Amino acid sequence: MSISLLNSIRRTLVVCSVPKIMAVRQSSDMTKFKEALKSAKQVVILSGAGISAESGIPTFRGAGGYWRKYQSTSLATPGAFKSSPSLVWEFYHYRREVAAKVQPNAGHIAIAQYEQKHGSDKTITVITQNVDGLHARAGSKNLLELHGNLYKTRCTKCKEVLALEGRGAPDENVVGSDIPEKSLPHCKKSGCNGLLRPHIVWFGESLDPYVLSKAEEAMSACDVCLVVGTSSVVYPAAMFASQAAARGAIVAEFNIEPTPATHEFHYYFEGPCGTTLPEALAD
Ligand code: BJW
Ligand code: ZN
Repeated sequence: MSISLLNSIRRTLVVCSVPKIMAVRQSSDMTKFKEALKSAKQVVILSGAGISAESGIPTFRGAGGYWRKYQSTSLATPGAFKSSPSLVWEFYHYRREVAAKVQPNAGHIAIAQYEQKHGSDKTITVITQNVDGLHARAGSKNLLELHGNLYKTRCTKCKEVLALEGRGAPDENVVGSDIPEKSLPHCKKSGCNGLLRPHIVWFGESLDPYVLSKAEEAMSACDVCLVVGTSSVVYPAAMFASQAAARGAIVAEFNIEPTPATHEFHYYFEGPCGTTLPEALAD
């Protein structure tokens, strides 16, 4: 899908879903933002792949978004799993190995510490599109993982994930995958033996209704929202912060570059969020 088509869908969606987009005068005044944060009672931090970039996990869009010769987003679809479950399992096996080896960075830690410090007098919710588990490892508690988790499988009664030892290396000369389907992880539930899949929300699939409703609840109640390291192009998460800004919540974006949504927000803090977030969330 072209960027212009995407932007036009996005504009249509926002126009349809909120009565009017308020013109906001944008600021990068950190002192002023911190004052607003201080008086907020309900705070949401909405994160995307950019927050994990400084831990060494590639983002989806941009140079790092490839595994072997495949664009990562092309493997994150039910169609890809249907046509080659082994290829998709290898891809996620590689992703798990990468995520397990890295550590939460200053951005994840600043968010977790902010919740520990202010969670008794504010409602602080972290809504992440990431599946890498780094927010939880940093200590975030009130956490909603919108797109699932790398370390869970779909068969909910049996969480066991069998290791695919030695598979998943990002060798660009390797095409396809040849693990027989019977060797892929299967459900251990008596009488089931169904093929397991990563517990991830792929394109065209619905988000978990409970997680989505909790996220919508937090978004519609927040006074302040921090949008961190997301390109704001994947729905429904892409409209959360725009809707909050349109109803009057204060929204601050933290990114290394502007996104299609930047102009809708009150604050824009340019730079790596491992640097900007600790400053924004410190007392
Ligand atoms: C830094 C940084 C640093 C870098 N510091 N910043 C309405 C209109 C049009 C289409 C749709 C629509 N509603 C639904 C759709 C279809 C689709 C969609 O949105 N498509 C768009 C591409 C248009 N959405 C869905 O299918 C969703 N399902 C759904 O809505 O069901 C109902 C429905 C279906 C179909 C039609 C209508 C309704 C499901 C979406 C699932 C997304 N899944 C993925 C894969 C997860 C699996 C995996 O991890 O393998 O989730 S896609 C991928 O994108 C992943 C991410 O979570 C997601 C968002 O990406 P994110 O996090 O923003 O990353 P990047 O790489 O895009 O951006 C990184 C940012 O960081 C950049 O801005 C950098 O600048 C920045 N950055 N370093 C600060 N140090
Ligand atoms: Zn089963």
